[in-house]
Amino acid sequence: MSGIEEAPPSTDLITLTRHVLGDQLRLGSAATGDLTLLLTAIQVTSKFIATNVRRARLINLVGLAGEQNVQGEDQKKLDVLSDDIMVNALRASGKCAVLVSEERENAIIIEEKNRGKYCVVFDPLDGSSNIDAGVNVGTIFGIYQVLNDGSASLEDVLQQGSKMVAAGYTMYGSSANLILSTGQGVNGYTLDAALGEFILTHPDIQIPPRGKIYSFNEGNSMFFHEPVNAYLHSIKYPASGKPYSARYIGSMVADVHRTFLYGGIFGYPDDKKSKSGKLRLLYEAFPMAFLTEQAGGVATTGKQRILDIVPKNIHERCSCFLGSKDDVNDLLKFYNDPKYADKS
Ligand code: AHM
Ligand code: MG
Repeated sequence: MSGIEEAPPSTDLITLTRHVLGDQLRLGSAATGDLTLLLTAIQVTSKFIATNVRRARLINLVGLAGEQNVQGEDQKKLDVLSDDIMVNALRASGKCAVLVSEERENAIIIEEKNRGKYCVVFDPLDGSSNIDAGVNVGTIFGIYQVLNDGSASLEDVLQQGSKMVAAGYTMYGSSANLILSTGQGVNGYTLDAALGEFILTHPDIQIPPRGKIYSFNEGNSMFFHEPVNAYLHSIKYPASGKPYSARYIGSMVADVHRTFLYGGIFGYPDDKKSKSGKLRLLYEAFPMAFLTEQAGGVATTGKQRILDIVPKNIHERCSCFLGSKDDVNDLLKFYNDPKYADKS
């Protein structure tokens, strides 16, 4: 006997479906269950992609993407494979009208017989350039409702980010973690591989109001605008003598996930070289901004709230800062300082 009493395993697991269904039931007759079914389809795609991400490391030992496997079938790159998985599942769900994927130039308008009332914008495998190094990657998604019942057009996915009805991401790491908001806070679920279910493990995620970490690709600082460099200088050489720590994985899902749990600021600014920044508005910045605000943080371009932007095209980019409210507000002081007016 070790003398340490182990807690008995829980026999009352809260699965993602049970949890979302609970939220929908609380909404009463306003909820039709369609969103729950759509989220069920998305969960399945995350499980499928998680399996492939895990296997990819082995597959890469025997053949690079683009080559043929022993059966003579083409081996698809993981991001293309993940895109196929998502488009097939979302189309088959019968709940979608328009799909936008980072991997496809044009939006997909779902044929009338399979059409539902939701639009899903997604990056099927963000950070995939990191995959060969075993670094965490993820799927990011945002969900809109169509503007008019039965409609399915580009306008339906060119709505302000604040019009999203749900957003989330799944991070594929040592385990798969799905972080989701349906507009009533943010919850995190971990895939129990044995059960094949996402289990609620991080209820009501709140970003700490202030952190001690900044997460920027500072290698680009020679191109950064002055407010950004001045802010970075202020947290590296503070009067308190306690500088912030730098953490940058280069995989948005992983950098944002850490920011949600530990606090601090994540930034991918526009700069003198990349006039609109790098991150995509619809399926990277919007979903992450939606989650950030739902978790009590702030998400801004430096000049405006990200969720207020009205997209003009589906693949447009934007400057992006998000995280702990006090940290992001500190950055905004530099943007709002007249000293830096017209230097951003
Ligand atoms: P991707 O969509 O081509 O994967 O690019 C997006 C990724 C983000 O995950 C990450 O935040 C960023 O690119 C990193 O960019 P950089 O390598 O320039 O720091
Ligand atoms: Mg991406």
